[in-house]
Amino acid sequence: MRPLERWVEEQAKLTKPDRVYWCDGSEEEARRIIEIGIKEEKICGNPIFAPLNGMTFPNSFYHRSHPTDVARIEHLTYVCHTDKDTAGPNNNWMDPEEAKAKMTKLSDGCMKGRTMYVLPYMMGHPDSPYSKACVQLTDISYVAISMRIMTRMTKKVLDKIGNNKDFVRGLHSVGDFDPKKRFIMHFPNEHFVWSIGSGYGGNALLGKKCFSLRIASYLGQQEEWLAEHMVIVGAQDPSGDTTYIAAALPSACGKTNLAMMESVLPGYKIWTVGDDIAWMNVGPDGRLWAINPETGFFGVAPGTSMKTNPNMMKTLTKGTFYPTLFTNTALDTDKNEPWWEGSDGAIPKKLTDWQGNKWDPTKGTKAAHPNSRFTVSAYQCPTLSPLFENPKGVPISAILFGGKRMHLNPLIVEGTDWQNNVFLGARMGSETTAAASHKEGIVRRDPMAMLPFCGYNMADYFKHWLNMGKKLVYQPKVFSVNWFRINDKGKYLWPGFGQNARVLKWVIDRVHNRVPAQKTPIGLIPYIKDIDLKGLNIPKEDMEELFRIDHDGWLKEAGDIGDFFKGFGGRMPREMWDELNRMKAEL
Ligand code: GTP
Ligand code: SPV
Ligand code: MN
Repeated sequence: MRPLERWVEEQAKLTKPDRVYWCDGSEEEARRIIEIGIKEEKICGNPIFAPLNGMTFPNSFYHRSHPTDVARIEHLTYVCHTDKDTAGPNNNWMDPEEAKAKMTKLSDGCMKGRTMYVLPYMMGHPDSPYSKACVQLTDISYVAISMRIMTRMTKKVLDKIGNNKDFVRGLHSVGDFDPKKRFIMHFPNEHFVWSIGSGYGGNALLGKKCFSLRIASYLGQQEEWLAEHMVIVGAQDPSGDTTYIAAALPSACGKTNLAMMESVLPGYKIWTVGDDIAWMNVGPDGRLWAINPETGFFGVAPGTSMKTNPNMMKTLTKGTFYPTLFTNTALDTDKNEPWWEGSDGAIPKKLTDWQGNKWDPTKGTKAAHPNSRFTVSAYQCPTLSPLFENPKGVPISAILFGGKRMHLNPLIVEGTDWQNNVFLGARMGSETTAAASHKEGIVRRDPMAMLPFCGYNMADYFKHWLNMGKKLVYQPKVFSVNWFRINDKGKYLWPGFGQNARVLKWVIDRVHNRVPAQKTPIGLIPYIKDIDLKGLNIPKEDMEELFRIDHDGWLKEAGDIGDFFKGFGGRMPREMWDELNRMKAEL
């Protein structure tokens, strides 16, 4: 028996499913699994999938999760290195042996009465030198179908793995959805993720955040590459040139929207390569090459409309042989269509909320869960980049680090050199969102949008970023961005969405040295006249406010950044302290 088969057999012995089913990723198989989700498997008595209106949302299915299972759960997510310091203060840590003993106990018989689906899949294009062959086990049709949308699931992966022991493994069970028995455990040295108790995206689709960020970031540190929480886009300008840009924004802070933005500037067009994860390697030419290891979008539904993100609406309603899933949105009961806050048009008369109750608009509750999501194939996206399948990926000329900050952070700031660029990422903070289960709207440090996803000590991660700069012959330019500033009446100062093209234009102009920038203590900022505001009615005071450097606010921010850095003790690279101290002195 080959190592893969032996491993599957051992897991089946522990979890005791009624059946073991090896998936081949075919269309016919997906139909069968969806049928099982409609007719057989249940969560709290509800079917896993309910077909939606096929005229308006072709091949689409509605899914209601267990009511406690609606987001990532950072406090139950562990990175199990043998040594606690390797995990760092940015991760929950458990000794690997202790973690396995705990998980073995919880997993004993957890698949009784259920089917174990064996999912062979690739992260990245099979011909890419940067892709990885993986196998996940799961006991729920929702995860099997989601993985088929989000990854390249095919039988050929089994041949690729062959006799190799070294494949990426994921063991997943929803257990009985008991939050007290819910854990997401990572074993980076064994390329192994073990997850129980949740069917939600980042907790259950183990190729996504668990492998492609937490474990891959650690592999990247050892093998000299980067696994990042970044969108990848090609920004085509009126000359026809395309500049490739990667952008890190924390969860629910605008990556998917940026990834398929409909530019308001004539002649500019955005091509989508990825909306959540970038694997970046130094190519033989000394440039930074990025691939998106995924093939689908697991996106935030609320706020998505023809006005904010028309290309996503087109993606969602295109209908191909890939199914589209809507999870925890509301339901327009008359039309049998998904609905969420921020949908186009009037609020439907009859809405069922995400928990299955008749929605009462007078009660002030949300009809869709704030973290309700869709799962949809990237191949349905009208702006999909012609280089989406390029095994080498795309060459990155600019990197943006963003956050959601109502105050303080300017619309855009550019770093001055590589050390300062790394600091620009390291100093980012952002308000917490509904993408994880915690209080929303609190500013926390979130370097490079990786706080919940860096699978090792973040001090070492900053060191790794510093080293990567030395390996690059052509370093991308690096910027920090913030679309979320508000005025004293609580209104957004910057219109965002397709209007962000105006900011990307400045990025492209800087990459090609077409415009100057002005130096400030926190980095380089634009001359406002160099931002194309044609056709946008934005008061001059608002533009000035968007670039005002609030010295007192930044000194306080510097204090917070310093407190965060202190948490890493002597492991924090001196270069980061130098940058912070220089910024403080200049302020
Ligand atoms: P994850 O999938 O959790 O990683 O999120 P994401 O970073 O892809 O975020 P997404 O693009 O789904 O946006 C999250 C929320 O931010 C949505 O409700 C959007 O409508 C809103 N949003 C996105 N871009 C902008 C913007 O430029 N301005 C404003 N005001 N809101 C935005
Ligand atoms: C995020 O939370 O950053 C997401 C959704 O992209 S999840 O897959 O759950 O991580
Ligand atoms: Mn994300």
